[in-house]
Amino acid sequence: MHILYAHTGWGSALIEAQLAWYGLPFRLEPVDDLFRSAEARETLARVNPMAQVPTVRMPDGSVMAESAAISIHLAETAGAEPLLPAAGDPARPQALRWLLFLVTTIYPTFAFGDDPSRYVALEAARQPFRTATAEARKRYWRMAEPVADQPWFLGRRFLVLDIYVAVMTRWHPKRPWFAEHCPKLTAIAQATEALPRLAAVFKRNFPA
Ligand SMILES: N[C@@H](CCC(=O)N[C@@H](CS)C(=O)NCC(=O)O)C(=O)O
Repeated sequence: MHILYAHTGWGSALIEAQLAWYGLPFRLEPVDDLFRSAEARETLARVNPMAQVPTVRMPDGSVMAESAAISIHLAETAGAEPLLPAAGDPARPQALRWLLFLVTTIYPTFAFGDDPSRYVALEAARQPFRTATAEARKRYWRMAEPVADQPWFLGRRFLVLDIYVAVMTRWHPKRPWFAEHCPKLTAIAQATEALPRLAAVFKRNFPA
């Protein structure tokens, strides 16, 4: 049984969707808002020193964090219909490239912008820094938009990238911005949320 430390609508949704996709048994361990609750941070830090979700206690008792690592591990071990092309598959390099782009380029803009005090000592500089990270995030999404294929990000095969697009486009700058500036990503996100295997996860994490 996987135990997924989760906060509704946050990055844990990336892994919740994958566990559901693979039909792996899991239980959610709810985590309060980590920016508001010192207790939630302290409790989670005992499991993962970064005190971030997703954090997963694996069936063997070990702890995994970092959504890209978890995604790669699940694709390699979870069995049928892996959400990443296997080593040797010509589609793998681009899948890894864009997975890492989403996780190491776009995702950190939230770590910077959500609580700038962690990175910017000068109080007066924090709001401009937050604005700059939000603008950078939009630039990065605009780089992904022309790459996006149909019906899925890399073409005919549904991959973990599509789950990332569906979850992360729920976050700032949010769907109306994406609908206007990134219509292909928006279509991928909507199609992903409608997949019968994933619909309940998205409904739970992003209620209307
Ligand atoms: N590199 C991590 C980033 C995880 C992350 O930033 N999670 C956010 C929620 S979406 C979080 O827990 N933020 C709390 C914090 O940074 O203190 C991953 O890919 O799993």
